[in-house]
Amino acid sequence: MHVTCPRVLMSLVCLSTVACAHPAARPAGTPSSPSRMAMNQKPALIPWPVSVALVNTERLTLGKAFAIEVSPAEQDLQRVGRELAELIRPAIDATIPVRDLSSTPARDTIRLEIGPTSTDVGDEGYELTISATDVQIRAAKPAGVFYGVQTLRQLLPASVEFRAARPHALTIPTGHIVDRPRYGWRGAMLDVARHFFAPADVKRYIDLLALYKFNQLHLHLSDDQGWRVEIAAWPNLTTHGGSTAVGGGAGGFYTKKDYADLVEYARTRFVTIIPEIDMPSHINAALASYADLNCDGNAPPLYTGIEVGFSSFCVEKDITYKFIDDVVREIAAMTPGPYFHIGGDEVKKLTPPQYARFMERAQDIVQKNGKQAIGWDEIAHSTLLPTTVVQYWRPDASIATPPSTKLVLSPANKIYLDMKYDDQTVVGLNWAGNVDVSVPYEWNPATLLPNVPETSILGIEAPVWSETLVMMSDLEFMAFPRIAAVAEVAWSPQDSREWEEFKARLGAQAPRWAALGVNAYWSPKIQWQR
Ligand code: TNX
Repeated sequence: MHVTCPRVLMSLVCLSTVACAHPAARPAGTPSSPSRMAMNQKPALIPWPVSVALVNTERLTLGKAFAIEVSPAEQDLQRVGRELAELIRPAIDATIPVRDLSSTPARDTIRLEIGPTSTDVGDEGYELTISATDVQIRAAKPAGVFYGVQTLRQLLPASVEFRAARPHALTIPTGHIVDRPRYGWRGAMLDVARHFFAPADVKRYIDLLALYKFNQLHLHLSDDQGWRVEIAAWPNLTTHGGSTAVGGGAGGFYTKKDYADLVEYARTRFVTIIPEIDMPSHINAALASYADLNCDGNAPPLYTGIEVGFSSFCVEKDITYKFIDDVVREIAAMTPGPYFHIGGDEVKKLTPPQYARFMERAQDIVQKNGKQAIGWDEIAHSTLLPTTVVQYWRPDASIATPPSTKLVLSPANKIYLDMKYDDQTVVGLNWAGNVDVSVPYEWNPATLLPNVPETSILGIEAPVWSETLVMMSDLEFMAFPRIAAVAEVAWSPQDSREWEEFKARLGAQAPRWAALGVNAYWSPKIQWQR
């Protein structure tokens, strides 16, 4: 392998550190001994940016004299600026001001700016320039500035994440980063149906995801074991259908206000919420709440086990479609994002024609309510609307969708974060095999499905199903460290990724996660920094 630093960068090479466009690159024959690794150590950025030229010979020190300047009349940037000021407040023992951009860059400023970049960075990319006296983050859109701030945050010492006041030096390398994501869909999915996760937990997960530049959070809001979002037209869904969980625990649900608040919280972190109501199977909580939805008119009991596929909507009854229309309309009205997920997985009680017809009607209802449908890969067995997105999940499914159909990839044997790490993992499932820490990293979305061209792939999404996960610490244990690998697969260019090199940057996340109180799985395969 060759070092791929551009020529201009080579002049910046110093004995301590320089990071190159390709973190995986090492001169041929370079030993990867620990001492050599230390010398070549890259800043612990995840996901790795498209182009990085940083030096440690000259560093910038942030302090009380600084101000954050933002493009005027950009509400989102004002907020991003205030959050950055809050991040560094305990370390510098001061809340630095956020004010309108001055006409020329001045020393002791962090400029958050909407404006032209040296190369096209798209809607989510950014350009970060750090001199010995000031910082500039430029992007076409606020989302890009936000991602630039996340990169800056990762350059700061991990101790900034401690919220307790204990002033300490904040110094960062100087140089230049230009960055943009590989995929526009960088998703995580959380199953709040098998076990309920309170709004505060979901917000914490959003915060952790945003640090790694995720932009979609798919909430699995209903399943056999629980219905988790208030629907005014069908109140028993939550009062009865939301009252329990796997194992018979207390359950719970989001009121409309809770849901709207989550959507807004996510929006301010540039994360779009994708609501899922899984149908026509995985629907026992609704069938238990309303006898009329059942073919025989009898409501089944609430279910607290972990079998799948046994429940089904009564697809011949008109009330089923009235119900779906009410549910989709009410949730769509609270959801600014373009997508509504209609599930469609693991249906054992319908014939293939019944299933196909049902999924066609469900797509129409979603479209009528102004959203685009997305469904698990089984929906490819029905006629898809041109706007319907297919979410690939079954490792053995053969996908033959028309080239115009867009896909999101969630291969269970690679990025299902509810799979056990190894046979010793006490929580989690293993139906798709164990998913050790390297597995979510070592694959290429573009070549995963032989019949699907890369142009059809919107991105990737890592689900966490919660049959065995009861609380936030369980979720964190399964998501960390693997979610960081998923982030890099979704964001960074394929040819810049190499597991052995990533491992070092992954190990360097440990102090940050510790400061954030994340209950990570400290895999013995990673050399975690202290
Ligand atoms: C399969 S993934 C399911 C879920 C389970 C999950 C457990 C998918 C579309 N269906 O119902 O919770 O496996 O890993």
